[in-house]
Amino acid sequence: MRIDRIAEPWGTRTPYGPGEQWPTRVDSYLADGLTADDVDRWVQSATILHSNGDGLDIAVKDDRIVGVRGREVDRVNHGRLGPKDLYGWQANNSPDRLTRPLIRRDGELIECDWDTAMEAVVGRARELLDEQGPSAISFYTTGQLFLEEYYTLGLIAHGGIGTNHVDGNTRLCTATAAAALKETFACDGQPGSYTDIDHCDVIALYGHNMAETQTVLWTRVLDRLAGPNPPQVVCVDPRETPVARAATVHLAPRPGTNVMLMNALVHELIAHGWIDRDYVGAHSVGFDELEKQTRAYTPEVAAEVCDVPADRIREAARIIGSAERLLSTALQGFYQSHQATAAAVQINNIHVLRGMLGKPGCGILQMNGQPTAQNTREAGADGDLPAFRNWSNDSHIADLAQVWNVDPMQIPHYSPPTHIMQQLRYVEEGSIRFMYVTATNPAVSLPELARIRSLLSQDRLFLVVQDIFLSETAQLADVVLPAATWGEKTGTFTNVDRTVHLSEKAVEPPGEARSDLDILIDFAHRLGLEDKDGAPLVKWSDPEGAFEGWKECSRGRPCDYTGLSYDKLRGGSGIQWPCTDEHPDGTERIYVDGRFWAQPDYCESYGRDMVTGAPVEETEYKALNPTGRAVLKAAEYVPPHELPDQDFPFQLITGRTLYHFHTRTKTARAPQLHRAAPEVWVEMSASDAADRGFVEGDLLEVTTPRGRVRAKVRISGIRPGVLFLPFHYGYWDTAHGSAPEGDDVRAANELTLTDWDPVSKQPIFKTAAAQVQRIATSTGPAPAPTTTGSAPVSGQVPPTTGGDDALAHEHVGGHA
Ligand SMILES: Nc1nc2c(c(=O)[nH]1)N[C@H]1C(S)=C(S)[C@@H](COP(=O)(O)OP(=O)(O)OC[C@H]3O[C@@H](n4cnc5c(=O)[nH]c(N)nc54)[C@H](O)[C@@H]3O)O[C@H]1N2
Ligand SMILES: Nc1nc2c(c(=O)[nH]1)N[C@H]1C(S)=C(S)[C@@H](COP(=O)(O)OP(=O)(O)OC[C@H]3O[C@@H](n4cnc5c(=O)[nH]c(N)nc54)[C@H](O)[C@@H]3O)O[C@H]1N2
Ligand SMILES: [Mo]
Repeated sequence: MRIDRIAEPWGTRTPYGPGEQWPTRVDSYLADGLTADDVDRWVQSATILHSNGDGLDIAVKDDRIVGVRGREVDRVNHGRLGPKDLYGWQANNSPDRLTRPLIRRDGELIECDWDTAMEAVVGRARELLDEQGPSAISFYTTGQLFLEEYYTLGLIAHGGIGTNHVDGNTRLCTATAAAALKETFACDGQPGSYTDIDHCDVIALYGHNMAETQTVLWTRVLDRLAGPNPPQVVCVDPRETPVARAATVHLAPRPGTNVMLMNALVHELIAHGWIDRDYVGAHSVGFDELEKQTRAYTPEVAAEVCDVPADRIREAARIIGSAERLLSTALQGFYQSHQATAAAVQINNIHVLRGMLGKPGCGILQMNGQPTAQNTREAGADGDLPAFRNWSNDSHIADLAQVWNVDPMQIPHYSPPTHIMQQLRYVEEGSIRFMYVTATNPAVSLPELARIRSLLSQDRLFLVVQDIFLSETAQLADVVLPAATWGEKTGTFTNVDRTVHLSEKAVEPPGEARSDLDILIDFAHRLGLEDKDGAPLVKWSDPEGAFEGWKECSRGRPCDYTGLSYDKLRGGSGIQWPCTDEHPDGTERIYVDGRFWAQPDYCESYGRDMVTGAPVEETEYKALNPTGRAVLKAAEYVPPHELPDQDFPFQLITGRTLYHFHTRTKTARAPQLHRAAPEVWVEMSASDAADRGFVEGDLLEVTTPRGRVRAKVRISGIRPGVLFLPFHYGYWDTAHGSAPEGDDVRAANELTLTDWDPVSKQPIFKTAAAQVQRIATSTGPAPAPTTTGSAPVSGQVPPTTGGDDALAHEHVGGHA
């Protein structure tokens, strides 16, 4: 069957009931009217434009990628793909890919050969190491490379150069997922499995627009909702997203009040005795404190602060409290706020209180966003050490040093690795002089862009950018290194529910572009990095060698990969870690029978103070939790730091649309996706618009104390008092293509603030005080999709459709 997957992002329903197998539906899209008969070969991979990890095969003809097809055998998607997966691969073939290294000469970036570029990079690193030592060097990576690349990067930075300044854009993304798991379970690792959707009777989504951001996972939910005995859905989001529209109860709190709301839910569970006292008694610590802390948070108190009716809070609590199999998910509406970890931890608390862990249907998904964010964390390329080792446990450092054959003192562990917002402070102060950026576009994605631009373009900072396009950040670099990407290199990556996929090289990269792994290994060798016996530090030269090295590093740790191999990952479904000799098929659920990885000598983290973020000392942790139970952590609600006032009466939130990925370097180059959401817009409620006499499509200027953005207004189902801007729109594809000036400023992060959650250090992208002003009257509707959270409240807007070149194939219940 042919279907326009721009107009119908979730495709055709395949209903199923509780405990049944999710039916298969194989989705595919081939360009230029090609059919499966035209394809030379199919190459195994998984999706790369979100964290869901859907298995897919890449279609190759004449050594070019020509399409994709979902893998029916994969446990994650049973053949399905989302719109970004179906159309987004076209960016690989874009004529403006970087094909040669670039170096700055007399202010201009000019092409050069690899030797020139790498010698410039290594030369500057060497100079700084001699003059200032390792702390002059920093690495800022991503959630979009492969496991093998992160592990190699972490080894180079921590074990070779010996700098503590290593972080990923995962700080903006999933730092709070990791932090929340570390607070409750003393270790990273998702307790849940996607199959929990098949079994649950209640799904609660907290600040998570799953319908737009994990479209295939949402398809699974929609199929349950369309089947017999569907689950009830609780949605917590200030916007009327597709999730909110499908919900049994939708709570639309004021932005930044999540902890207040969560405390009221916990209060209700305890007050009504909707808790499993045996489980709590046997498997947790901290109940008395939690009970005491939440006592005052009645639904009435929360109703006042969150501006949600008290009865609706009660109803949500009753649904959660009477669930027999509760699945919870959380994402950026919780993570990108001032009390991010405190809010996310309350979700874990609910599961511990209700004893709903480690059983079918009883999952927590503290979601990841990027496709390989889990690996950034596991492999130690962000603020974590490899394989969830504890930076404040000397025996873990000694163990890592042994794996790497380096001196333990070589690996910095006086504090956790420096988070990106702190790295930027050091750039500001001048102690960091060299920043090596891989696969992220901070000139659009970090908060308060005017500041970021001024920091990254400083003369005294040597900026290396490794990308596949000349992004806004690459335009500021001293050296640009052209990378190969997904489909052009081999490696593995792990999705939200711990499923590891192999992604094989399908075609050659364009021009002289090289894989990130090859570039990093070249960097290490040229820099002369050695182990303690004088042998090269990096001992592998290809992805499989790196994977084998990683397996040894993961041995005996929670994310144990020793039972996996490239061969085992070929042909069938992805496999969930831990995967070992004892569990050769992987592990569907962790924390079965109330057993955790929280023992003091084994755990990844001793936790942090919920208010200040200060690390808990080893002795304190041992006293609190000697036998490694789950920790119930209480937190007091604190209002957001920047609240509306007379000059800035709105609360501004930012986020995503279904059709674009981040700074759009890939999705804007796929015509079907680009057309669905070609320009920035701003969402406003009907009552706010009416108060100001605004109509759909008026051009507004949105200002905060930090900057301004111009966008047409979409009158949507967002709650009154709140504005929403998608953050996807930078400026590489504008008329001037360089830093914004004049009237077409459109990057949401011009407006956001330099501030973060004290525990996870994740920046706050979801609350800023803002003002609006009309610049011009409407000449037509805002360029916002109608199929999503930006759906218009009036019927005057033509529906979003894809057109002829968006027709994809669907084979329900069978092979393609
Ligand atoms: N289409 C698409 N999919 C993606 C991505 C993409 O760019 N595009 N990126 C991927 C990545 S890296 C990530 S991290 C995920 C992010 O996935 P999500 O977190 O689902 O996406 P967001 O739009 O950032 O934010 C989710 C919701 O938070 C709500 N929100 C804002 N403020 C608050 C608040 O104070 N409280 C509550 N409860 N909710 C609030 C917003 O209204 C929004 O609907 O998506 C992944 N998938
Ligand atoms: N206001 C606001 N800001 C936000 C957010 C928000 O909700 N609101 N969300 C935050 C979140 S959750 C995230 S994850 C970040 C995302 O922010 P970024 O990571 O900055 O966004 P991307 O556009 O994904 O940037 C990835 C870059 O890597 C390049 N690239 C792609 N594949 C490869 C590869 O294989 N190798 C190399 N070397 N390069 C590659 C791409 O061309 C692109 O330039 O944004 C954050 N910023
Ligand atoms: Mo993210």
